[in-house]
Amino acid sequence: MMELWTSPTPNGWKVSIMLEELIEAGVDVGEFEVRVINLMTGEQFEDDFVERNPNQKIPTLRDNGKDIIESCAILQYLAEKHPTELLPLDARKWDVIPWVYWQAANVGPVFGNKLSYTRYMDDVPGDLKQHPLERFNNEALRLVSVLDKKLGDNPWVCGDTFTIADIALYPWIRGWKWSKVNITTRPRVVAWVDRVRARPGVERGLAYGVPKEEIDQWSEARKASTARSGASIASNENVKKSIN
Ligand SMILES: N[C@@H](CCC(=O)N[C@@H](CS)C(=O)NCC(=O)O)C(=O)O
Repeated sequence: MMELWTSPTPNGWKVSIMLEELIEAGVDVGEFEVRVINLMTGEQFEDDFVERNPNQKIPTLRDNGKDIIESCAILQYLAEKHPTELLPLDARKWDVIPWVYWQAANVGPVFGNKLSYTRYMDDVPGDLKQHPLERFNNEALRLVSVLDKKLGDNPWVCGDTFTIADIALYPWIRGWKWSKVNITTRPRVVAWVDRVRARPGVERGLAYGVPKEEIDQWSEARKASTARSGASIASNENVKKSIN
């Protein structure tokens, strides 16, 4: 049986969307158990978590006793275990995999840093935040322009077929209002976000750990608790304690 330890955050949604897209494609993924990890209280630093993922971050998947870490590696693992059009396993695989790496190496870290400085670092004086805010905002906008060109007139990132590249990229880009990265000057990217969101598998994947009515619009209470959780991660207190 598979066990997914995750949270309702961009890296977590990649895997929940993947599971639901596989089910949508008619795959029997078997039984799986989902445990929602409380990042605010630092469950990712507890021994049982670190035993599964030494990197102390969600998501982490255990399948038949094997631990797979890193959201994009989990996408590839599941896609290869259950072959579908989400990752063609012929030569077209190499049209997709580089864009999954591109997400992991660029979009995730840059949007994540922009988000942290925008929402979670209230204790950092404004003048110290200005440079990283500008730097990460400009780089995020550059990445959005790369995505815009890559999409071109295609419906999906890698052409006519929805793949794990769309799944990897969507959760970070959809949060543009929360991270305050203005994607509206790129109508093709905005249209792609809406197109991905319209998929039933994506809708179900976004609902792991979040009430359905809050998938698109968080309640004020959820915004406040996400901000507290983000601030607790950004404060580095748990990280400091866990370094030994
Ligand atoms: N490269 C990792 C990043 C995972 C990651 O940053 N997860 C965040 C949530 S989106 C997390 O667990 N944060 C908790 C922390 O940093 O303490 C992946 O893609 O799996």
